Amino acid sequence: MEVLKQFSLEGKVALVTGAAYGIGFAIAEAYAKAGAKIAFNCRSTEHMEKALEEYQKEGIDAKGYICDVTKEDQVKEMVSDIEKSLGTIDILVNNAGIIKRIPMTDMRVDEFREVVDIDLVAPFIVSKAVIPSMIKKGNGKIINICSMMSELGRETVSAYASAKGGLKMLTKNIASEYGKYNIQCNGIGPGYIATPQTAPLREIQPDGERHPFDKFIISKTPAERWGTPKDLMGPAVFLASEASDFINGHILYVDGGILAYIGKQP
Ligand code: NAP
Ligand code: GCO
Repeated sequence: MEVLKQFSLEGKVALVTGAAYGIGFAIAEAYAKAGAKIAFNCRSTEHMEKALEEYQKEGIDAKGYICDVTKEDQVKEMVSDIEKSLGTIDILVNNAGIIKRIPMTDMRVDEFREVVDIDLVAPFIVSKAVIPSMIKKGNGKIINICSMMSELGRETVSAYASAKGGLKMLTKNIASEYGKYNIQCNGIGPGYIATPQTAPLREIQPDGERHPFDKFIISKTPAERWGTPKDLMGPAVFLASEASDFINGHILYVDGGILAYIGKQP
């Protein structure tokens, strides 16, 4: 069926940052299964080795780089090597990210800066490295992984929410500045997804009860469940494909309805 071909990523080159596991791994897996060649990075050699094994298990010949996305020289070297070995990057997913859950007045400035560096400054660094080749090629897709915290605050996540709120606006600004070169920049705002990043919020309590935050999220989610990385695969393919060529500067929330819902009455 013709319309389904719009979702193909056949022949495309995709860089997914921080895709050793979690959401990034699922997105990279989806892109590979939609036909793209995959490059990914992380900081840890141990994570890299495990990730390459996992990609192999899925039949995916992913090219992995040890690269800290906050270091511009490492990013430039990685992008240059990808362009030499796989070709110009057609799709960039700024996925790498961290969170520190610390009450703001207890948080050190360097801790705040580390979160903002990885979650906001790094997407600027990596996007800046890939846009010139996208302009030359005449097309490109940039997808920034935002968050519920691009829209909402909560206790202990001041740095993360500030970064993800900024990432929403960086997304809109890249869309505004580079849309004329047929580059689309959009965001995905996952809800609460079961990955290592949220594992502390789902730990079973000593009394065998679910974590209070786990119960809280279930009460705030119309779908009455946590998301999984697989829930992000289809939306990510859509925003990377020609099916979304006239969508620009949009944040697609994949949250089971959290942002639409006041929450279950206690
Ligand atoms: P995760 O499980 O903690 O994975 C994070 C990945 O990023 C790892 O591969 C990590 O590998 C890499 N990374 C971290 N800092 C890096 C750096 N400086 N340079 C390169 N790689 C780096 O996280 P996740 O839950 O999959 O989340 C992925 C993205 O989705 C993040 O941006 C997160 O904020 C966002 N998000 C998550 C949720 C959720 O509920 N899980 C919801 C909304 C948004 P190394 O440590 O080896 O570098
Ligand atoms: C938290 C969670 C969230 C999720 C995600 C929600 O501590 O509240 O880690 O921040 O990671 O960003 O969209």
